[in-house]
Amino acid sequence: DSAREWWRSAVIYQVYPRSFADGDGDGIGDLPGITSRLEHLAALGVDALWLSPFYRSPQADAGYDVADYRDVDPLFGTLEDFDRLRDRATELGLRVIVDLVPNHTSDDHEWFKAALAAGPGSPERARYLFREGQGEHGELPPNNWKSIFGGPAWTRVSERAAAAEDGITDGQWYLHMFDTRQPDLDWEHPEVRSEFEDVLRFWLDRGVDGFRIDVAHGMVKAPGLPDWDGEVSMVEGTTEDAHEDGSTGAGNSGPMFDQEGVHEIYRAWHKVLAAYDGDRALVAEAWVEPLSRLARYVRSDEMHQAFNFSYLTTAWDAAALRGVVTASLKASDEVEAPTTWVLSNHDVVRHASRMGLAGAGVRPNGIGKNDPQPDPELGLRRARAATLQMLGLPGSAYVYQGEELGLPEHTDLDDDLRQDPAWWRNGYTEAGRDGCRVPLPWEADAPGYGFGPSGETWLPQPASYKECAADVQRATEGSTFSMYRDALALRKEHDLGLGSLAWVDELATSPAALAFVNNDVLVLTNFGAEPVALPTDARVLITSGPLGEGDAGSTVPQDTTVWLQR
Ligand code: TEU
Repeated sequence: DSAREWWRSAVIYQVYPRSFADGDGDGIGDLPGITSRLEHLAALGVDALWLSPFYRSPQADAGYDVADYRDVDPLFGTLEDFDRLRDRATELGLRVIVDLVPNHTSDDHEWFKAALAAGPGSPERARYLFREGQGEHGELPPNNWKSIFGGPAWTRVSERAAAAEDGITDGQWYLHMFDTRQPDLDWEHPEVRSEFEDVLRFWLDRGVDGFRIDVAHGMVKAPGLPDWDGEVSMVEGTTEDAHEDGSTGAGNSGPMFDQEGVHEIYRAWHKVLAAYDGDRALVAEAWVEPLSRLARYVRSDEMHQAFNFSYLTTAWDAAALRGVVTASLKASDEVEAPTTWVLSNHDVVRHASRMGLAGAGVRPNGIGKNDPQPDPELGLRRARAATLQMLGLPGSAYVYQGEELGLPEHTDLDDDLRQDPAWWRNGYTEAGRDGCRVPLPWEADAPGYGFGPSGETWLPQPASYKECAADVQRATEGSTFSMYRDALALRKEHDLGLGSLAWVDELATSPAALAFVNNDVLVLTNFGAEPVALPTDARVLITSGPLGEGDAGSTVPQDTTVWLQR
């Protein structure tokens, strides 16, 4: 049965609902908009889509602050709109994964409102992490943890922005690893556990094929919530020399992350999914290193996949990438889980821009007007080469909406348009994630590049989006879209997702080249200035850019990947 364990080799396309396509003309993407554009995904040739949150939410963190896990936010449509989206996806042969945010709720969630109203010591407060403060009058936070978005991870009930309106002003503090409007749940509480198992069933009953689990490494905290002096910021680490174990600095650590107790939750969820037919899957978003540690989330009775962020955070460098790929495959082989590969998502600078920054190891959290700017040509060239390398690797791969159009980061957004809470919470020092969340261009000659019927877009699109518009990309030979589509077709034809990798040193004639075989395909990337000569009998399947001409045949220029038939 070819559908069995489909997730082992799947290419999964991330849809960020507010920026994919707008159906009703309010300038914000929605579920009907997504449904109307699903053919684009089918034409691309991906196997599944993952929808970032569309649940009822005040949108303090673009929907990663959920007020009702069983309803669609009116901004995005209705539950019926979701059903229609799912049905259309099924017709087109696309599976659907939804996002689950279990680490925290919105402060608008019924549970949190009840907790505030019920006061200190109440059973309602026990579902969250309310604590008394330190200091003579409890005026200091319970511990020294910092929010990932910046600032303290604790807010005092009396000092909430809403305290003035709702009049609830006792002296307790509550924990929020992200925004003040995202209170962390207490996962030791049995009602929290049973509620989320019910939420899983709610969506499984609605026919979803799986879940992407937000901050999967963060739900269980060390007992006693001990102080922590290490880093708890947005993960920035990138190294040119990946460590032997594949570490690149992509891991969060400390008493709030990767605690042993979290695995018990996933073992329970595994059973919830196993009771359904159709091979439903759980995907961990866990910023955990080394890779052997991440692999513990995908043991056979836990999750099915985990995003491999070590690959994303590796510098554009032959030796570093070889190290990370080797470590990734080894770690996942040991637990018999598929490796995954990701280059972009809604939290990081788009790789077409990230890779165009000077200094191979730079990975900022957003790029603003005053930051060093990427070289767009270099960025796109490397991004295409990186993508073709990624799609040649065995395992499952993720594509973030727009990367198939060669979309760059919007690096020129006015600061007052920014909506990412990370932007103000980090003290305006890093531009934040809005630049990778700009509405997609569909039609080069329509207002708002065809994002929706009114031409409005919730963030302005840069002029460079015109040539990235889907209609142009689909019609242009050699476009980034064509490269993705052709590579995905070849990947299927040669069964690369289920293949296995062996490095081929004799073809990588320069230390700046990297070559491997996967099934009957040879994938070669040249990172260096010196062209790499291809064997005279080489049959080229696809390239990320034009090949050069040497004395004895074709050569692979710098920042180019080529697939050869073995
Ligand atoms: O991200 C979790 C997370 O740890 C990120 O903050 C990550 O470290 C950072 O963005 C890397 O630069 C998830 C969601 O993907 C993100 O959009 C949410 O803001 C966050 O959880 C809170 O729900």
